[in-house]
Parts: sequence; structure tokens; C-alpha cells
Amino acid sequence: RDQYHTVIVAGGAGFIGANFVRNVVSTTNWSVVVVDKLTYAGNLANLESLPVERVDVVVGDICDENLVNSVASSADAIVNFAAESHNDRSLHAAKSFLKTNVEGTFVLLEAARRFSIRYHHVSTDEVYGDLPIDTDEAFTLDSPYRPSSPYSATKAASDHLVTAWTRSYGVQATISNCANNYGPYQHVEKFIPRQITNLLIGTRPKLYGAGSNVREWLHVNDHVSGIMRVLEFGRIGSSYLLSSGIGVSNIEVLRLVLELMDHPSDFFDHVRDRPGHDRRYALDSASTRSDLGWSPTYTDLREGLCDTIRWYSENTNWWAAGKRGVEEQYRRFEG
Ligand code: NAD
Ligand code: TDX
Repeated sequence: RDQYHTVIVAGGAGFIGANFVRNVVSTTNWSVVVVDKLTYAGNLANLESLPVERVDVVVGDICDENLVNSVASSADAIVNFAAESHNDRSLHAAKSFLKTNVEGTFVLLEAARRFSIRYHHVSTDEVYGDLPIDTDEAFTLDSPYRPSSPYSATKAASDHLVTAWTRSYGVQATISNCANNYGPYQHVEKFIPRQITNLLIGTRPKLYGAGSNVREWLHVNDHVSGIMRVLEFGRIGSSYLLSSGIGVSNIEVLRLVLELMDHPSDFFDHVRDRPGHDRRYALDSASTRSDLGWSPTYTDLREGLCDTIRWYSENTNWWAAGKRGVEEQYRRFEG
């Protein structure tokens, strides 16, 4: 951990980035420079009550070379969480996904190259595409990249840039590909917080199609601890798969949320399915676990969901203002 003094956290005002910054402040003595454009998904409230002498916030775009170079010149590392992250949005307006996810990664890599600093790229299991529902197969580091959505195609492209910049220019980079996250500060457009907050305002949850699609759920704290391990012990040029082994269908997740929030198990609506909807994600994280000595602390989805439901119940001010706009947008998406 002593290898870093000042770390740039791109996208540090978003869901996972903000949880990462909080972890850095409480477990290291690094200084953090958050670079965040504050899109609809970025929220300074996510960084509230952190010590100003440890966390500097620069509001700006990772595609802005001058800005990135000016912060990178006095940093030891860049950890990149900045992205357009929502599949449904990417199906309606992909351009900002190309811009931020691909061009933004290029700009950060060029800065890492110019100033010879460490770069860590936060990516997703979705780069591998999907798996059949009725198998127990899981993706490994040898699985081919086969992204299906505009979002995942741009994440795959950005991973390839990282690999190429390491090989061609010797950039000191690593990648982590993580399963679906849940936990505090997740935007209410995403599946779990959308349904929790629907129930808190008395609206019926919305399930795409039959709800048989399977996601592997990792608590955000465990994602953050995995990235910390990669920063500390990761081998340059390597990718790491971060996952929980907790693969659950959407309808099962929803039934658990309904049960934990004291609603009948049929209190939800089936809505139009997502076009091209990936069937199942699963990662084999055995090599990451043994190489980095990492494992998730949340091994029970019920416990993680209980904590998450409590957080959204106790922090209505954090999400209430944005909820109506998100649901209006979904009504347009869902036709
Ligand atoms: P998020 O949408 O909650 O946050 C993204 C942040 O990036 C926001 O603060 C936003 O303002 C910022 N941002 C967007 N465009 C920017 C730009 N051009 N310049 C600077 N900042 C910009 O996303 P998240 O869920 O926290 O995801 C973070 C990263 O983790 C993404 O790269 C995503 O692909 C990856 N990931 C997410 C999950 C998940 O389940 N949420 C799983 C695996 C990987
Ligand atoms: O209202 C909903 N109803 C529903 O059934 C929403 C918002 C989603 N769903 C389904 C679609 C997916 O099968 O729930 C599942 C999870 O949906 P999202 O929360 O949109 O996540 P997903 O598309 O799986 O992608 C997430 O994990 C991988 C993150 O958003 C990505 O950033 C990450 O790369």
C-alpha cells in the first residue's frame, strides 16, 4: 500500500467509485483526486462527510486531455470507474457510451503512459457475453470476448485498449472484470435499488420478461476490496475476475426483496423484456481468489439485501428527488 501517495479515482462520484473512495479513506493514508463529470449518475452526496484534506474533487470529463494531464502529472495511479454504465440507456442512446467508455479510457491510458503511472481499469463480466441458463458453466480468463449490448461492446473495446497499451507501450495496467454489484449509493435505475425504492413508494416492482435471466450478485464492498487487492498485489498486464458464486434468477431476487419488505410474492408487474437480454452471467473467480488471497465477505444474498434495504429505507433523501424522473424514463423505454 505504501507504493501510492496520490490516486486519481475517475468516476469517484458514482456508485462503485464512491464506495471505493470511502474504503481508501478509511483503510489507507493515500490522497484521492476524484475526477468526475457528474452526469446523471454522479452525485457529490455520495462523497459527503469525507475529509477535504484527503479527498479533492475535480469536476470534469475524462475525455478532456488537458484536465486529465494536469491531475495525472502529480499522481501515482489512476483507477478508472468512469463510464456510462446502464444497458437500458445504451440501447436508446449509445453515443455517450462510445465517447466516455472508449475515448475516455484512451485519454486516461495516454496520461498513464506519459507520466509512467499505474492504471487500473474497472470492467465487467458482460464483456464475455452470456451463458445458457440451464448449465453451471462459468466464464474464465480464457473465454472469448463476445459482448452483446452497446454498453458491453464499449466496455470490451476499452479492455482491449488497456491490453494493447500495456503490450505496445509498457503501460503499468491491470483490469478487473466484476459480476453485478449491489449495495449503498447504487443509482435507482438499476434492478435491485429500483425495486426496493418502488416498494418504498408503494409502486409495484417491474420485472423484465419472465424473470428467468440469472445474474451473479456481489456486494459492492467486496468488489472494492478486490480492487484494493489488485492495486496492491496484481500482476501488471493481468486481468482478474471478481465474483461471488451467488447466481440467482431475477424473479428469485425480486421474491426475496418482496419477502424482506413484507409484501406478497406476486406484488410485481411483468413488463416488456430488454431487447437482446443476456441470459446468464457467471464468472469463475478461483484464480483471482488464490492469486490475490481475496474472497467476498457477503456470502449470503439475503443478508446483503437486508443491509441494502435498510440503507435505502434510511436514506430516502438521497434517492427520492431522482426517482420520478427515472420512472418516467422507464415508461418511455417500456412503451
Ligand atoms: P455509475 O453509473 O454509478 O457511475 C459512473 C460515474 O462515472 C458517475 O459518477 C459519472 O458521473 C461518471 N462519469 C460518466 N462519464 C464520465 C466522464 N466522461 N468523465 C468523468 N466522469 C464520468 O457506475 P457504477 O455502477 O459505479 O460502475 C462503475 C464502473 O464499474 C463502470 O466502469 C462499470 O462498467 C463497472 N462495473 C459496474 C458493475 C455494476 O454492477 N454496477 C459491475 C461490473 C463493472
Ligand atoms: O426494472 C428492471 N427489471 C428487470 O427485470 C431492471 C432495471 C432490470 N431488470 C433485469 C435486467 C437484468 O437481467 O435485472 C437484471 C439486472 O439489470 P441491471 O441492474 O440493469 O444490470 P445488468 O444489465 O445486469 O448490468 C449490471 O451488471 C454489469 C450493471 O448495470 C453493469 O454496469 C455491469 O457491467
